[in-house]
Amino acid sequence: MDTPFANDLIFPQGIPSKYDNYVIRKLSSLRGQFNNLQAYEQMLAKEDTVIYEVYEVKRPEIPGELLHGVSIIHPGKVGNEFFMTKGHFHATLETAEVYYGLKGQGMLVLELPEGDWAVEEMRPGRVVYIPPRWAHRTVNTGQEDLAFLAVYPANAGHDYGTIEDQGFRKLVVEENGQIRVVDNPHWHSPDQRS
Ligand code: PAN
Ligand code: ZN
Repeated sequence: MDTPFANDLIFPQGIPSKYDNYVIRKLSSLRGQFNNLQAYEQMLAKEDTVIYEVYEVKRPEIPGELLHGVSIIHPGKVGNEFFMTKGHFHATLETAEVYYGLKGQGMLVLELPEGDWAVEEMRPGRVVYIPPRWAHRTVNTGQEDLAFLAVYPANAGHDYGTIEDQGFRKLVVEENGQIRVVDNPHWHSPDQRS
């Protein structure tokens, strides 16, 4: 039988005191996701910058268990588009998730397979509920790291392929010093898949 356990988030970074799964995502792993392809290639030619890191506590990936972890997205832009996560649907589509903002400023961009979309602000102390079926991507719109805690069913799984293929409908960009949510010109619907 499992025994209860606890963990501390060590600030200012927000890194958990104990974790057993560490994921680091560099610019090269987000190929095709940023709108400005030329800006992407130019940036990558200089350095394969770290875009975000995830610290997770492993649990058996079975119904009844929960996974939790801290994601830290670094500040920056590719062209005028803010650094962001790859984003995903849960492989088990009917699973939800809760995000809790720890540090920094950002946006959570969400969309349904049917095409509805939504945006929620991320900031310290803010709880965002992601209902089942909504794909989600986090965007750092600030000048410092964006950190948040995520809790989700351990059997959720991650479907990255759908987003890699069709992209998100909405991009978060800076225009004339303003943060704006705009249409993704590269987005295509699932039935237009190549
Ligand atoms: C989060 C994300 C994490 C990294 O824990 O996995 O923020 O984003 P990507 O998985 O899109 O690279 C979560 O939503 N888990 O389900
Ligand atoms: Zn998720």
